[in-house]
Amino acid sequence: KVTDSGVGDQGDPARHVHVLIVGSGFSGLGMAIRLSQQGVEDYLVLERGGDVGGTWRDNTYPGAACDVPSHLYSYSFALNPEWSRSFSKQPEIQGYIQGVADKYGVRDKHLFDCEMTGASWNEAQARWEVHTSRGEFTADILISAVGALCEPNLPDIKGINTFEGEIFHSARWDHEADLTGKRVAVIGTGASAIQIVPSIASKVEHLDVYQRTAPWLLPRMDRPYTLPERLAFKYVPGVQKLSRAAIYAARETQVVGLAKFPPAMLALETIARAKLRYEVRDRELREKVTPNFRIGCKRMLISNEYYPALSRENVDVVTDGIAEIRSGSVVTRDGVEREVDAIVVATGFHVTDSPVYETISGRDGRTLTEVFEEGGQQAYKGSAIANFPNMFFLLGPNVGLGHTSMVYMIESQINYISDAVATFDRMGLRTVEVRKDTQDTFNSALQDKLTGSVWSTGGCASWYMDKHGNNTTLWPDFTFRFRRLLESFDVAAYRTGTAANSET
Ligand code: N01
Repeated sequence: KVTDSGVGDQGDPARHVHVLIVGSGFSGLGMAIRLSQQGVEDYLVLERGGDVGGTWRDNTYPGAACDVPSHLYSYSFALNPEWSRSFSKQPEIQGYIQGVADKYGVRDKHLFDCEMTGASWNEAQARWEVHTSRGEFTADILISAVGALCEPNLPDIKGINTFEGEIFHSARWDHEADLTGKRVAVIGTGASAIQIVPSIASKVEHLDVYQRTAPWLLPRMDRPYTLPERLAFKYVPGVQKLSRAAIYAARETQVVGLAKFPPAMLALETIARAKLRYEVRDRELREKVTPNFRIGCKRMLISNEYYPALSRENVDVVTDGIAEIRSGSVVTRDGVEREVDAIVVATGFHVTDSPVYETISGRDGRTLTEVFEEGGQQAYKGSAIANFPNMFFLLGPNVGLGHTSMVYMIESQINYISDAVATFDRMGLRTVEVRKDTQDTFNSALQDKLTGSVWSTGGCASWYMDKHGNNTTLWPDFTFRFRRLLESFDVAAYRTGTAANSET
């Protein structure tokens, strides 16, 4: 049992565990539960926050909600008949995650408020040395579950640090700041901003929305579940599973068609344009918010409230780039200065350039950042990277999705990595490291699939792409193929070493 008293505190000798998981969002928590279920006792979860939940704990901005239907956005082993609506809001999702942690009794395997500050592979001892805000740890196996949408990407705008009003990132919402009756600027028009804008537009005095690229918007089919539906989910066997299967199938058909099949994209664009025409009556505003790239190139957004909010008298969409932020205003490149009391920075996250990568160094001492700089961001099955033995990644490169539930991908990886841990123990391994040539072959097939997809040819710049021009974020195929690929741990794809130190 992990207690908070002194475990791993500064000054203590390094504490050794068999498996160390870093992060307790959907992926790290699910991993912990699976390890417990398969009888691995010697594991620990380090979590930099004070609770489980990851991005759902951190993103508490007004209007925060999920774009994926609730019944699919749940663990398959912990279905939730209590979902109150088809697309859940943040408090309900966070409550669900907390409830799962309690139900499966894994909280006492967590060390909260413990931030990993670095990790390095010790070749002689065949273990990871992990440095944290609460002391040193060593582990035979390290599992990164830090998530892709966790490090706020703060824009490098001249003078941003001189702003004297309230300013905060969407994922670090300052609930002490009361925006009522204030002049507010929102920078960004991504998934976060389009939820924030309608939630605050009616209470602020004036709102300027700084738009760099107009997003595509589709209708949001959100509604509260009726009582009979909720009773059916709860009491009629199979209804929830059926509902999940139906949503899964409907979403799954979108992916490949949409990515490479222009007629499907044009059909969707027609729906989005009709929505735009219907919801934005003002011609000038409509022109401003009409996207200039192919739908699907960036993440498609869903909202029924965003356009009406932009159409309000007290809301302006500003399309001139920001030149400077001063103590009480935002100045655009055309020289116009707009006074504001508060700025919401909804500019997204470091996805392909996470600062965490700079702190993890592998077999030859190079960091993940350095390895990615050279060869691009890639992994084997999104889960293992050559030069980083005994390390596995949840939500690693090319595991992301834009159309369906990430929980499905996470559970596929949990199957694979938990089997890797079981194989490691069963075979008495000391080291396990994916073969570089296997990783390369996997990635060239993956990038072949991505060639010609809307993500690279759709005429937009997005965080799906790395600086080498490769899409290192999205899984380009059906998700059931990912599930099948990660069904069991394929040890033959790995170089393994045993206690006798013979590597094969
Ligand atoms: O971030 P984003 P997000 N000056 O990166 C703009 C998930 N999510 O937090 O498009 C001015 O998408 C940037 O402009 P441009 C989901 O996976 C899910 O909104 O790059 N503007 C863009 O408009 C999502 O994709 C849910 O030209 C700047 C915006 O900021 C991911 O999180 C809800 C700028 C950033 O958009 C991230 O979404 C919320 C600058 N210097 C989030 N830098 C749901 O499930 C960036 N921008 C509902």
